[in-house]
Amino acid sequence: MKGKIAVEEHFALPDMEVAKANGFRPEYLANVLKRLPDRVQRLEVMDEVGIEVSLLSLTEPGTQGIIDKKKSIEQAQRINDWLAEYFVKWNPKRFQGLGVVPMQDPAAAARELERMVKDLGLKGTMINGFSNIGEGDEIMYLDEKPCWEFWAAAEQLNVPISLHPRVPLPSQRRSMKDYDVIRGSLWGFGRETCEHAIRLMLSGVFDQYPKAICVLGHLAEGLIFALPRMDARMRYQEPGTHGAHKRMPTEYFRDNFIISTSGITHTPAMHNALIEIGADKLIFAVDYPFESSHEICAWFDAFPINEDDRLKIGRLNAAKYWHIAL
Ligand code: GRE
Ligand code: ZN
Repeated sequence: MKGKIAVEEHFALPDMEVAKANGFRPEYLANVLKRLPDRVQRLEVMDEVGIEVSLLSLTEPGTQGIIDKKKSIEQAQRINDWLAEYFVKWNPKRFQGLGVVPMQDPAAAARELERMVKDLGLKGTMINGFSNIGEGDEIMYLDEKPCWEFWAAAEQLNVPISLHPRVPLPSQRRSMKDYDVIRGSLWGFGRETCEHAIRLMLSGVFDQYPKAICVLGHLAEGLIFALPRMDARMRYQEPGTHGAHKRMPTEYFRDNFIISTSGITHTPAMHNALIEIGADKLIFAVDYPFESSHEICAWFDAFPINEDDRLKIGRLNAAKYWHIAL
């Protein structure tokens, strides 16, 4: 399919230390590091595979790991200015951006969201999981009360909030001991993000801000399969064991979440996603440069589906949710 919009495409600034602690093979890592700050080769690849627009976001963990509030605010501003200048202004027909927000200071994050959308022309934000606010286990998830004013801003500005995975905290890696490979994108990412999304559902934040939208990648990290069981088991739970939510997890999932296909080439999982949530809430993504655009696009372009729905998933839904003029 020509004219695809891809919504989880990563960049890094040339001076950033990224992706080095993931245990990647050297030739794979070198390729990723070369491509993250690049715009020319990226455009060539997009041309080859029929991607018209890449919606760019900073690679994991982004600014989430910066403990110092002031520094996280400064970094977010610097990165967003760079993204707008280096990619979007250079070629706005092909590059649009999701900025970063300093969640360590939710009021500042709300202000930066407004600045990036209104002043820089970025389309929303991608948040790389929990934010460190002190040493060790001192972190904050997006459902926690200080973050609610950020959700208020997101709802008011009408921009989706993309939730990207992050490697779980060191204190939560006992189950991965001796198998470092489990912690990253091939498993730990999904586990961490599922629990983050579940926290959001249970918190009641979507009762307070019912129009807020959270975007999950990787076909919702497995939640499509797992959430109905949560609903079913909830009736046996003491009220004090879950949060202030008024509705069931699958109801928030239906009304407050949209899903990207980043990293996915598994046909049965895509069929299942279509049956469960439909073609209006599924959105194409590659996860460049961690995934191969050629592989992912070849799979998506050949996926058996009617062409109206392919167009929605491949292009129209992204344009609608992120307000991308076509
Ligand atoms: C990804 O987005 O898929 C990703 C990262 C960082 C490391 C590995 C990885 O952002 O797959
Ligand atoms: Zn990604």
